[in-house]
Amino acid sequence: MTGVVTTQAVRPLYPTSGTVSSAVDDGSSPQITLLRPFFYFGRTYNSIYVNHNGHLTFTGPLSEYRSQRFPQGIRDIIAPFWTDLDNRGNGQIYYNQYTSGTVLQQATRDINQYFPGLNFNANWVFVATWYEVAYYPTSGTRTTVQAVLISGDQHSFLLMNYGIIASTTLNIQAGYDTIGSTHYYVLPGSFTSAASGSNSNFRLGSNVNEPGRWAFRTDHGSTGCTFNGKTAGYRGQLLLQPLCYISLQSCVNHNGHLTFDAPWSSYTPQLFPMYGFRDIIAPFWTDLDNRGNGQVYYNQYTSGSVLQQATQDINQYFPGLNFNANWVFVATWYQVAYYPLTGTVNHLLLNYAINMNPVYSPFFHPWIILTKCNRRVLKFPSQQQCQCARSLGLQDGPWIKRLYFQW
Ligand SMILES: [Ca+2]
Repeated sequence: MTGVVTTQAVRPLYPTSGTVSSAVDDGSSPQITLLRPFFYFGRTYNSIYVNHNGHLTFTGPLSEYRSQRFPQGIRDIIAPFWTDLDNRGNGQIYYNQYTSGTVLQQATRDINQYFPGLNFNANWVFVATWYEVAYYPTSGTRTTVQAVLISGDQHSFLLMNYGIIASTTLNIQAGYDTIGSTHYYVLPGSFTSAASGSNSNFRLGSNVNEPGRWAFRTDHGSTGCTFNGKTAGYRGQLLLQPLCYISLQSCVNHNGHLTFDAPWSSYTPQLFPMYGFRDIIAPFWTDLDNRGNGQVYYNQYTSGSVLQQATQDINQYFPGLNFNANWVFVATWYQVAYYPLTGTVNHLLLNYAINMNPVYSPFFHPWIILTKCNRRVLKFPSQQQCQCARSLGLQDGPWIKRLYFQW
């Protein structure tokens, strides 16, 4: 059965139309084959299930009506409104996917507004809408929530859109979670009285300054390396365009360098010193080409084992400072070829650790560790990365250049 509620977007909702799922309490759609693959934090899915209790799953249907707190870590799940819903009396659950038309234009516009600098072009949009669905058991209440999955250019995004949310005392979890909870998000208000009713924070709040809309990028992932069963090494965001951190003013450029004021496409290396031309950190400035093989990753950390590693390293190399890293930025030009598409493999790691903690340091103490290696050189800065590299069939090499700077 198919149906249409709206063909035009009624902000913050996308159009509500498409296939209508069965009127079954705790039911699910059949397996839905996706017309484009959806990248979800390191995994790629070609099918999805729309579950009637307010969540989406990828590898099988899920009938669970008791909402679970994230991080749960046992499955990849997108849950705009996980609670005990019941679509037998009133309400329909719609799903639809688009590969052309105004919905793609809308998605392209929205994503470029929320994530500027990516030059994003949507080529696929999936919309699931729980439309005016009641709480269990056939309460007659009407709640509308929506999940929108968007793909294009190797990027993927998730929108959660909220219409009217009826009041309830049921527990509600809104957000997303992943296997192992490598990535998860809990919408503020989940499992509180602020989840539902006319003052629902899902409906009134936003992370993109548009009430009722929550937007997330979901293509952050890993290359599949694992260490002790955990993802290690090159986990980060896949860069297809140079990207600048607005707050940090740091740009990861594809030709092996970082700049701070603006992205820079220069593929012709210049001799240092450049006498004030610009601030640049260049672990391997040459004409690289990541179209054929190789990826450029960046990631930043404010907690966890990477900070411990940076703290250990810096205290070893610069003893006596009592250094405590509270921020680490890692840019990796991973197995990137020389231009044009040569199939050569270069390993470059740039670790950039900064201590901005005034408790431990009255002054700003940034450090940089620069690690450069080619395919024969694998003294990676961490055992994890070393193990990860070995798992890729690479071997330790005889030389390494690690350069340490303080400024
Ligand atoms: Ca139910």
